[in-house]
Amino acid sequence: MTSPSTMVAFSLSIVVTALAALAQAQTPNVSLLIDDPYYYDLAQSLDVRSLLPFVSLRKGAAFHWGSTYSYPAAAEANWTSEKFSTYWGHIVAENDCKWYATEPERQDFTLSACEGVSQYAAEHFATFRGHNTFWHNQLPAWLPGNVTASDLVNNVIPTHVSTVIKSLGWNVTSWDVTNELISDTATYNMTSLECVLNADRWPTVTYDGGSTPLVTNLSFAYAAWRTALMYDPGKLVYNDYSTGAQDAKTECVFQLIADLNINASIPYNRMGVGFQSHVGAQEGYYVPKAELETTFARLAALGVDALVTEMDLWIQANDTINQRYQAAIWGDYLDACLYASNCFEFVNWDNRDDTSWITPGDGHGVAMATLFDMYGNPKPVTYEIMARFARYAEGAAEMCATALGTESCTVY
Ligand code: 9MR
Repeated sequence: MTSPSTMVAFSLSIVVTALAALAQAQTPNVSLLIDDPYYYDLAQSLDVRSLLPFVSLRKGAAFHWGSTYSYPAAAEANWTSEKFSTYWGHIVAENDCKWYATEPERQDFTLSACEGVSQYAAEHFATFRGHNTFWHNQLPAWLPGNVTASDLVNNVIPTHVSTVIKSLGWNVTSWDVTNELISDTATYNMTSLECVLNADRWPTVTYDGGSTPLVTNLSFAYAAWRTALMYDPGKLVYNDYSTGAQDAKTECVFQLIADLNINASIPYNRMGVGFQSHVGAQEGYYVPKAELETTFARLAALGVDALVTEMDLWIQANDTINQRYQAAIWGDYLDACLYASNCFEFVNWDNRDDTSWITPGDGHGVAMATLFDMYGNPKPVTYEIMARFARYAEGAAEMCATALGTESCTVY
């Protein structure tokens, strides 16, 4: 006779199997460019760098395709060097240009690591972008500290922003001037100030989540942007996550750039909006291509650039259907940028799964969120990216959004 505990275990296994099937059902079958033998063969070299001049030619301006680097040397130095010579041509410092790294003591700057990343880029004939001059996170120990609001706005921020930007000089495509100011629980019709105050982050509170306001207006952001405008020859970027769709947080981004334009006199044609794009291969966890394109076009109408600044894309399970879904979504993000008139930078965050900030068990499916696996080997997405670049460089018309699945979008 079957014991009650065996019955419970059996029922549970049915539920688990049903749930797994349901999760799988949400992962559509997709059609990819690498299903076409021509693009499959072409993509095998993974030599995106050889295509970038042709991509730029079609765009009418240099197109920057890159990833992160940390100074002095990556654990896999040879692998990394090879990838920045053949696959990526653009570099951002993952942490080395942040405030804690560049000004560990007030007015005592240590720029060697940040400059080291820029130097590494130059050695690989790669371009460099700056991340970041103002963020509430990864601050040096002396901040928030005892600085007053007026000291912060009139001295601390201008000194920090100008020193870091000047040290990197002219060879920078863009700087993230302010990072992640806007609240995750923003609602439509909030003013830019409300969008920022609602985030409860320093310096509008003394500490993150604290209750004592240090500054009660956007003077700190204006200080960062006005300073950056004076010293940065490239684009000045507002960078944030969970943005790009038609939603309240993205609406806040538009409110904020309008505010910076009016009140800090930042010309729109000097501005960019960075869409970090830490996303997941599951409906609702990434922005569909059509929505991204609507947002990019709205920025283009203002004269503002759109940038994809920190893309990674976790998957729900490590199987073929999920790996192909990852390739389809990443390909759509790339196409959204390539076919937009105002998108010239596309940067991935972390080079391979073993060095990604997204790890298994941290609530992001099975992670595996970067373009190379934990051994540095390519995945379907790695080849699909190469194929998308090749297709764009050939002058082909934009194709449908592959993430929609084969019922709506078949490319081959
Ligand atoms: O990848 C960065 C990781 O090494 C740091 O520990 C972390 C600290 O918060 O920051 C990570 O990078 C973040 C970036 O600077 C801003 N957007 C979110 C990124 C991922 O957390």
